[in-house]
Amino acid sequence: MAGVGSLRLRVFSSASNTSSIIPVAESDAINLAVPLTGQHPTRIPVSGGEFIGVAISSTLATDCFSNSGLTEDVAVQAASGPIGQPEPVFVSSDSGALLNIAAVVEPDADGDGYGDETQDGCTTDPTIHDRACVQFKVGKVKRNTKNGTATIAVSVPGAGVLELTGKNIASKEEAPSASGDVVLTVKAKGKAKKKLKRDGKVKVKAQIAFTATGSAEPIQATAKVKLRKKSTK
Ligand SMILES: [Ca+2]
Repeated sequence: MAGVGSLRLRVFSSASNTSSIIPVAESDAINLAVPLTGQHPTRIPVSGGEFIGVAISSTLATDCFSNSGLTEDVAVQAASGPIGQPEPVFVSSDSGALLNIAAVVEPDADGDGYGDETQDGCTTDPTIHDRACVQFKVGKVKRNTKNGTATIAVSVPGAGVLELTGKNIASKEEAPSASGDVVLTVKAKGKAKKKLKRDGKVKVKAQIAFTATGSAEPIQATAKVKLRKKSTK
């Protein structure tokens, strides 16, 4: 059902009571002009024992009370005053009144203020939350002495773009759709290819970059790879 004005989720201090409530945080405003359904993600840290409620911008906003019939359910009404300032309750509704609102609380193991279940892409590093923990591991290098190439197994943390570049090696790009191992083939070109052909071995430096989906910043690693090629003469 559409309404008038906007609504914010408010969290009140556990010290609030039926004569005074203390708002400690609030969400962004949710426009009531569009039908209000589903969940509205927000980030408000709670320690336990707080109360929740709504702040409405217009007295035309519809009250959403239902009756639970339980005496311990008490809904109170006060001015939507500034955060941190105690507000006297001016209407104490009948016991048994329930405000039609619920909040889902998520753990926050790294303390970054992003709920670990749906908001935090990396729950082990508080500096990263808008993407996966961008760490990738460069694994074993396997040489193919027949072709003069080598493969590197790279373990990626999730979906993204994995790029192999480097001086005198062929560039390669892979787009893993999930976490796991990606095998990159290192192939000499230019001067390195000539040296490999002439000497049967060459050292190249592979630059590996992984850009997690949704991230603008690639993380990089380098791997020194020795290529060998058996003479076919
Ligand atoms: Ca978190």
